[in-house]
Amino acid sequence: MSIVTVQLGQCGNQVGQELFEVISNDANDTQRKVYSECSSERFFNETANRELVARSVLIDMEPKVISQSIAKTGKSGKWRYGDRSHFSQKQGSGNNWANGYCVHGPRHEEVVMDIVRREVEHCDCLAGIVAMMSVAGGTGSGVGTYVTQCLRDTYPNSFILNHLTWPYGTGEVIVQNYNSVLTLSHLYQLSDAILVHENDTVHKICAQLMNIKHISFRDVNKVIAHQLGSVLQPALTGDSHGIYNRNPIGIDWQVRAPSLQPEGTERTGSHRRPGFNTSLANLLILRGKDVNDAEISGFQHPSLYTPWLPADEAFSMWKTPVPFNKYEKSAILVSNSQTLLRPLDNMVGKAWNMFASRAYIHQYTKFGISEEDFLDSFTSLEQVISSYSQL
Ligand SMILES: Nc1nc2c(ncn2[C@@H]2O[C@H](COP(=O)(O)OP(=O)(O)OP(=O)(O)O)[C@@H](O)[C@H]2O)c(=O)[nH]1
Ligand SMILES: [Mg+2]
Repeated sequence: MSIVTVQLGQCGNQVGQELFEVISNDANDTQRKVYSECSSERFFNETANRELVARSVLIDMEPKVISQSIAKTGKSGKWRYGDRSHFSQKQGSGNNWANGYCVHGPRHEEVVMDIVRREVEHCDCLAGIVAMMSVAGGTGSGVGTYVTQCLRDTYPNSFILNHLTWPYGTGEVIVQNYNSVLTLSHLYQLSDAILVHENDTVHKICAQLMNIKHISFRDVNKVIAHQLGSVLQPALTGDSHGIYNRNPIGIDWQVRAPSLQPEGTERTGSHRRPGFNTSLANLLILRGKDVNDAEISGFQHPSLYTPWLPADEAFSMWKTPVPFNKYEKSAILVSNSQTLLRPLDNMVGKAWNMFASRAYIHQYTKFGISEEDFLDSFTSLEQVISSYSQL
């Protein structure tokens, strides 16, 4: 089973490149033949002369980041991007979602989807597509949303996962909250799973846990790539009988949206503390030594979960004795919970305040995004916020 990755914009391309770097290092262990082969098949296409070519498509509206990525991977000698797997233009989307979504996306749809199709055709069996981007800029967010929509139309039965980088709260881009609101509201309808990394949180990991003094995007991206790699690399599911999971990204969420709460279910909530981070579903992935003896009951406690879903349905675990990237033991939790509620609420609040005074709206309407479109996006995210608040 293979995954095709689509890297979009500066952030998507830089994080994507680190991801392939991490995976190629991790899989490069001849002692672990089955694991390595499974990982290689998942992420790389092996050429006749045994070169590993990433199953990835690189898209940006400006050329710099993509050419840097290609140059860097060429030097590593371990793997490379495909010769015809990238597409760039001369000028970016200027941090404008509407420019990406309404102009660049449709204009380049044919060539971009052609590159994706070629990559898909290289796979014996497609497990799904991972689209990677930031939500705050113009290309990753706008073109990325448009491309996700095209992927949904072209591959209706394939699993589509969006990996999103959430902007710093302080923000480098004045309209980042508009771009984020538009991206999230659209992807919520299109995507099978959305995995989010917050720049602020990862930055804190670099500063406090890793003691890095001058933190660069490269440092942040390495942490993101490690976490993402440890989610996507082969692991054994509960019922797999020793065979690596065939569908690595088809994470079997029992419920995708909290709005699926059965009608008439009362919220008892008596066993939960106020302000507690309630989860809808959690996936724990353990790798390395002693995985079978790990004490995991803390993750299964019913008080962590919403009362209308049995805890054994809300919790899943994957594991493998193969260590990840030379860590003796590692654990990663993929959590569908209230964690993102506060950042989302902040983001929507800030965007709404700007919208109330119609600040910068003309920058969007001139490309074809109307005030109605904004209102629809606000409504849809308010619904998400309200549903998650009530978990
Ligand atoms: N973690 C991380 N965040 C990044 C990186 N590059 C940019 N960002 C974040 O992404 C947002 C800006 O989006 P970009 O990806 O630069 O924009 P783009 O998709 O290239 O769009 P345009 O340049 O407007 O065409 C900001 O929130 C940045 O903090 C990166 O390499 N790593
Ligand atoms: Mg850019």
